[in-house]
Amino acid sequence: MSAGGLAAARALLAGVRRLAVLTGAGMSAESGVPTFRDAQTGLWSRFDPVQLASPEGFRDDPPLVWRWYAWRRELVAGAQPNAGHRALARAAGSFDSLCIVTQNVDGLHQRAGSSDVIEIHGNILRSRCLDECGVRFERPQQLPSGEPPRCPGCGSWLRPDVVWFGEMLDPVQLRAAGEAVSGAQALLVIGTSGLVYPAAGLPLQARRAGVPVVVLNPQPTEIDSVADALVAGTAGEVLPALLARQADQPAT
Ligand code: BV8
Ligand code: ZN
Repeated sequence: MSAGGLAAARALLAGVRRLAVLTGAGMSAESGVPTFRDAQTGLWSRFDPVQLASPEGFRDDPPLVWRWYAWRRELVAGAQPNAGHRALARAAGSFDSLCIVTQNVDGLHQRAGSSDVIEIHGNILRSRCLDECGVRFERPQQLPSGEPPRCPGCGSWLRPDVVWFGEMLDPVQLRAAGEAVSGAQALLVIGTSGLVYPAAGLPLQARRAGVPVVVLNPQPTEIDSVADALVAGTAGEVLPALLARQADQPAT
């Protein structure tokens, strides 16, 4: 944890009443959920996640992609929110608004108690009809064959309710994310490499709206160039210290 960064970040957040937060896979790393780039361990190491997380990847081999998601769902279901998720949930009570825009599909912010969460890339625990007939499933059943289950509404495949590479994000959610970021008094960016668009464009949107940006990451990122404060450290280690001050000041 770089003290200078933490002190500068804490000073920048001190008077903030409307905070927006953008989180990426690093937010869940300390919960044991591998980041998107290192998700490829063991038998999945020979596959490219960007290829698997795409309509073409699913169309080419629905059982393979469905099994990859089933493996990740197991990881997520067994994971617990970490001290960083809990610090964000706790801090919400000391802001007039604390909106979390997450690229993560693991639902850990909500499980930690955060309620104002925009899942701009969907949620891996939900499934929906491949042909968009409107059927959605909270928890799909697993078939012994590993094949994706069939949609009870139209007989097509079910697919994970996430945004794949090459797919548009939900315009309503993307607009809400942009408004949350531009309307905040500060944007805290946690655990994202800033490589995937349009999510990675949100910090620049904040900057252009005059919203100060704090980046928390143990490594340099693509977003550092638009940051007003950089904190080198992990979500679980830094967030309780960074946000504790805010939690001491009750909302007005
Ligand atoms: C779109 C859900 C319009 C699925 C995800 C060519 C063809 C088609 C599209 C494109 C193209 N070229 C570019 C694009 C656009 C593309 C894109 O940006 N590609 C990238 C690879 C260049 N974007 C899209 O396709 C988007 N749609 O643009 O539609 C369109 C349509 C057609 C054609 C053109 C445009 C849709 C993108 C959404 C993809 N879905 N997830 C699933 O999960 O299975 S993205 C997925 O990867 C994650 O959700 C996340 O967003 C991303 C991974 O990024 P990060 O979260 O940052 O994670 P990463 O591993 O990279 O970094 C982790 C960070 O954490 C690191 O910095 C590390 O240092 C840090 N860290 C580690 N430990 C900790 C930590 N930090 C804190 N604490 C710790 N303990
Ligand atoms: Zn259907």
